[in-house]
Amino acid sequence: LLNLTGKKILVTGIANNRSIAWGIAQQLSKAGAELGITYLPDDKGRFESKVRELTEPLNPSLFLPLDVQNPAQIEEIFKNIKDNWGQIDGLVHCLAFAGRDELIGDYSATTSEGFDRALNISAYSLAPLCKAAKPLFSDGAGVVSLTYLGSERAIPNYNVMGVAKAALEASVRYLSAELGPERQVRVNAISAGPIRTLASSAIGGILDMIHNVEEKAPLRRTVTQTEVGNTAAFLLSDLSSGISGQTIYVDAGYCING
Ligand code: 0WD
Repeated sequence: LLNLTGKKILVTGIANNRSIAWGIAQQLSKAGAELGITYLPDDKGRFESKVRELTEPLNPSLFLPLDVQNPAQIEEIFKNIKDNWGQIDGLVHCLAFAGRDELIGDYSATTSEGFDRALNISAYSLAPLCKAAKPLFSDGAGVVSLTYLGSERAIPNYNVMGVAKAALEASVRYLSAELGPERQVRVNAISAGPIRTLASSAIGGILDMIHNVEEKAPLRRTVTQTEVGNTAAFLLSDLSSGISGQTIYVDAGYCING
């Protein structure tokens, strides 16, 4: 029933084999999607070679650098999409950043610089990506972004990232209202339960967060990258054609009683 054959989907945010974006890319590929993959460029090219090697088995038809704070790279990616794909059927925004110092201790200690950087990379970035994709979106295309419960609850140490996720979820609603009318483009967020990744290891007490979920969530466990990937595949498929502007919880039910 779930079929993404012929759909061209850009996946951002793969850093390594623990990344949620990697779980998403694998499930999209299994469902038949053709993928474009971006990696965060660094001076030594470490990410590039690691992500290239990891994603090679999925045969991505585009493989390009993307630092979302670099408008020229965003432009280059969508120029490539226009020239090679002609259109885009799906966009996965699966990235975030906050300094380690901002992810421990008091929220009131957040620096102005740290706030700007976290909000810019983690929330604002969805807007310029959607703007660049706008002329290329096919009818019924989908956008999926990744968020966390810290957007609505004060989760210890999540701090500025919680504020960024609140802004991201609001952005999802505004973009959904903007992109829906003309071509039925749908924009949704997945609120994932805590998973051990490179990004989450920067959050003070991430292991306690995971144990807390294992104790309290209705399913008494955390979720996997594959489960998040399956939901992303659903949200980018025609099966979810009536869903837009939503935050869908893939958290083993934790948000109802955790
Ligand atoms: O428990 C978790 N891991 C959860 C993560 C629970 C709920 C939500 N999320 C969210 C994160 O906030 C993020 O939005 O899922 C998304 C993916 O996070 P992840 O899979 O946990 O983390 P990771 O594998 O580290 O991928 C995030 C990547 C970066 O990796 P590092 O660790 O190097 O920051 O985001 C990318 C980068 O590859 N990234 C950027 N990409 C483009 N431009 C930028 C940037 N400026 N900054 C970071």
